[in-house]
Amino acid sequence: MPDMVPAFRGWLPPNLAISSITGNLRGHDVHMADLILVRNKLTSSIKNLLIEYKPEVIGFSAMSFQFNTARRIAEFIKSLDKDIKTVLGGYHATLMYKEIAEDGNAEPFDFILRGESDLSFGELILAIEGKAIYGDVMGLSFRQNGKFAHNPPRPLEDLSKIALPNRTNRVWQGYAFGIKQLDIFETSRGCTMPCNFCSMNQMYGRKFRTYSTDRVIKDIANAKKQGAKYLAIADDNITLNPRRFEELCDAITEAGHNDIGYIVQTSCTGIASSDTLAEKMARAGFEFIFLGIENVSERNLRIMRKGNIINSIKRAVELIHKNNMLIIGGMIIGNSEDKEEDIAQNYEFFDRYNIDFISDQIITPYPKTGIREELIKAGLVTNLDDYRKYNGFWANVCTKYLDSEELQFVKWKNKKKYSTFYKTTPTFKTRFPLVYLLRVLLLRPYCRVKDTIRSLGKTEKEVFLEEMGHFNHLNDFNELNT
Ligand code: B12
Repeated sequence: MPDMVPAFRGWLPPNLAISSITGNLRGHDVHMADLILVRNKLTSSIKNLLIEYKPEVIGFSAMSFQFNTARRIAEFIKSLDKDIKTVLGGYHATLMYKEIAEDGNAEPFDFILRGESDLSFGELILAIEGKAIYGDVMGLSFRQNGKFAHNPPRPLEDLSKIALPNRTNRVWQGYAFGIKQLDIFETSRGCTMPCNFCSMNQMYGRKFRTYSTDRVIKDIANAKKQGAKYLAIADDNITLNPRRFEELCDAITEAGHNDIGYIVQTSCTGIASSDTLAEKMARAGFEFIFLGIENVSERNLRIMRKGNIINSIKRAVELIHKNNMLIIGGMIIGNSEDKEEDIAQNYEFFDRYNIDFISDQIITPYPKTGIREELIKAGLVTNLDDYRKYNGFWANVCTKYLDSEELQFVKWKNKKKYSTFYKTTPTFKTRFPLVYLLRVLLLRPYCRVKDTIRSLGKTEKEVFLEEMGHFNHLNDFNELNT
């Protein structure tokens, strides 16, 4: 889907889900399209797709905050050609298929495919061709007697049966991280941790499955062959087995694939559990480490079922920086007991430990997560079901001391005050001296002037409201209404 979160504008990865599904579909003419690459010319791009590829089946991949757009695009496509079969899949479909089927939101969809669909999508296509029975496709919801019939959930796949993603059938290019071509791959699926704000458990249970090292190396070679200079790893918690991750790093180095940059998300406990992992990661080409710090208050870590990881946080930060890798610090604020100072202490900590990028999110009561039940019970959810706002950027909750707007404002103020754009960290300076110079000599003065002009005669709150107003329309795609 074309929807984006302001914080992710520099990130344009291909969607691995549909790359994998198309990589596992045999005997058909299949392509994938990331609408984020054409988000400013959506309807004309979609019309051209229909003319050029004459699709008989179109699949839609959507997270919860993207579901509304998926529904509107499916409606738009049905208005152009009602015979095209439409299939909804991905996180929101897997979490909310029953509700979607009952509340009318499934209107423009002929099928809902839940859970892992690398292989089930092919089974659905066989059924559409009349070569299989809809009722036999595990994880499928299909129309029967005017309403949706839901087949049993799909058991988790044996990863050794999943073929590599297809990276040669992307209708548009432009995937990038900064100015370099970006691609994405996975080495494992799932996570065993009990964090109650995460949707993973609903997709994969608390199971952790891994691909063979040989498959991972082949996947990297495949992505490099398509020109990737940066590779993001989609694993939720590759550091669940640090020993294995070390072996993967060594295999990447031995295969000579340490000639590109890697971006990965890791846990603090995983990194802190080994004295050699960070070093091996650096040697293998890892550059940007998304570190799940989440929060620096023991009370909030307890609320999020993260356990007291404060010491692991400090150790992980030290090890990653010692090996000259950059940290994208994951931060989750807006927990039930939070006052302004509780939130500020996270930004102060990130500043003190020179976290290179702040990826701050407001706790979001994603559907079917444990934290949602708790926050609803506590009467702290202020936006129950407008899922368009469910992406960590917006406040969909309040705390016992801050209402949603105050929470949004405190986040905005602190992000500005501790911006790593205006205060460059030592590791960033070392890794990107030219970008640093560009920042100091050009970008910062330019942004300062722009900010000053924009806030002339306005209070800080007015500037804040204006900026939120702008972001509020980021994913409107009004052209879909015509
Ligand atoms: C990589 C990733 C990102 C990347 C790239 C996202 C992208 N465009 O693909 C980045 C870093 C940009 C990102 C950002 C965000 N992400 Co993210 N992300 C992930 C992550 C870690 C991996 C996704 C992935 O590629 N998995 C591997 C593929 C193979 O699995 P899959 O996506 O589940 O796909 C399978 C099924 O879902 C299904 N399926 C999926 N699509 C389709 C489509 C059809 C037609 C069918 C039939 C089936 C199907 O079949 C696929 C193959 O088995 C997931 C967690 C996870 N491990 O899945 C979180 C996750 C998807 N992200 C999440 C969120 C919330 C976000 C953000 C909104 C918020 C945030 N700040 O993190 C932002 C917004 C991004 C934006 N667009 O602006 C949540 C979504 C929760 C929800 N209920 O919607 C997840 C689940 C994390 C979580 N812990 O809860 N993300």
